[in-house]
Amino acid sequence: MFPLSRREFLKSSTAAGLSAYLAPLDLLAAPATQTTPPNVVLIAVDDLNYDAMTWLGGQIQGLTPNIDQLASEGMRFTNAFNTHSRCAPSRGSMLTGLYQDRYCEKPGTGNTTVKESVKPLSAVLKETLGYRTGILGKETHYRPKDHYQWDTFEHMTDMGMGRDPERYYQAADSFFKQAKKEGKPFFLSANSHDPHRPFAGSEGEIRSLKRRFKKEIEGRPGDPQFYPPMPVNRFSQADSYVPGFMPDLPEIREEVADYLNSTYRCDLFVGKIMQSLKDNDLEGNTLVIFLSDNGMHFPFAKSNCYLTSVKTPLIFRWKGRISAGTTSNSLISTVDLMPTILDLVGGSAPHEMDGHSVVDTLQDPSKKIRDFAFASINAKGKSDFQMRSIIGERYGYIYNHFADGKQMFYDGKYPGGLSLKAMVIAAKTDPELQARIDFMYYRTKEELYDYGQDANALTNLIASPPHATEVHRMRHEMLKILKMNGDPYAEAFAKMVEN
Ligand SMILES: [Ca+2]
Repeated sequence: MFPLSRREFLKSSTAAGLSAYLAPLDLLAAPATQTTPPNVVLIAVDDLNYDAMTWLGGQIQGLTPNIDQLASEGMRFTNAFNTHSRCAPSRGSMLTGLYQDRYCEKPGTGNTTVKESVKPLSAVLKETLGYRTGILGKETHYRPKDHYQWDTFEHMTDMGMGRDPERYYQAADSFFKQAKKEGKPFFLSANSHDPHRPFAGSEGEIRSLKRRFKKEIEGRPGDPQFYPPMPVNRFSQADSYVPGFMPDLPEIREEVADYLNSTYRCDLFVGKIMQSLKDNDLEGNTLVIFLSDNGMHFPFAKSNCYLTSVKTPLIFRWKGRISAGTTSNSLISTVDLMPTILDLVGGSAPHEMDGHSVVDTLQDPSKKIRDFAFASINAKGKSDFQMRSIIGERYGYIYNHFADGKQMFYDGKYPGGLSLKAMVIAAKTDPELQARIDFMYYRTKEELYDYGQDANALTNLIASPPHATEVHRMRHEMLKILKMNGDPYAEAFAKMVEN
């Protein structure tokens, strides 16, 4: 299932006298002129749904010009998945190569503090390869702070609440210049808070800023250093759409328009980071990786385990090394990021990882390295709603440990903001919609979806006789991965499937 890494392949083929092997693009062989390892910029945006991208089925033209440009210059993945659909646990996997229950101190809970025996990517790069490390925004989501060993640590408040593209440009520029001055390779974790709620220019954003600073906001008096920039009101309800996992209600259409404006501002942030890299003449020896940490914050997306919760638009760009304009449909998990980056920069794994290097896929997009992507959720705050999911090339299977008919899914009072409120009102005269809301709150122990035909997870096939073989296969794979992870709910799952 998992072929040798590129480096192992080269080693073994040389031993067997096959040194004449020529890869289409040998990513692991540094050019003769290169004396330092490559720089790495990891751009992780916040709550951006995969289908914002027209290259992943998105309907809105001109929404993400900078991200699309980046995609055209590198390899984009059409089947990339986060390990979690909430910010901190998802991001923990990116920088440890481990699933949440394997890197955190308290498995099976909402805890995301990285345990002592696990060394994050930033710390490895700094300690063993002399990298300068930096983080811009989402900084408190990587815990504990000291464990990550950031040389530069920029708070979201200094980045216009994580939403000001121009301030990100300035911060990235300072970081790049400092690394150049020190003659060090660098690792920059650049994180926008867009398009996380509250959305750009929405009443929610204004309310939230008022609450936070207890000052007048609309006229922008008070302390301007904290303000996000005025949003570009580019998208209105007329330009908007309703994702297929929600009902078509005007309030939802309106709130999605706000999300689109946040997405557009997020794209400007990506453009600014790339511009800063270019202005500092660093594009050549810098690997840029782009992705989102989880799906959009609407009912059935963020904080769930569906396709739309964990699928992410993933791009690798390394000019002159990774072929531009290529697409890979191979499955990849964000748990694969750390082993891949270590492979590309010539670093060693500090601990056993759940992920696998995808260097082979970066050289040949048709190369497969995994059959399933795993994701989980344990809790939000004090509310438990444990879910485990595996997604294969076509089907997705979910085990809802919490679903007993009494325990409720909880993602804040109104996880979908205006959207869920509108759904609740509309459901009073729409029994089918009421059933959908009830299902959201209580679920059922198992779900199976044919994502090939039902990307919005509307038809649960778990009891469908023609899918019995698929259910059996998925249960088997789920049990295997739960056991491998030392999952606290593995035993309960095993008992359930035995009965
Ligand atoms: Ca997020």
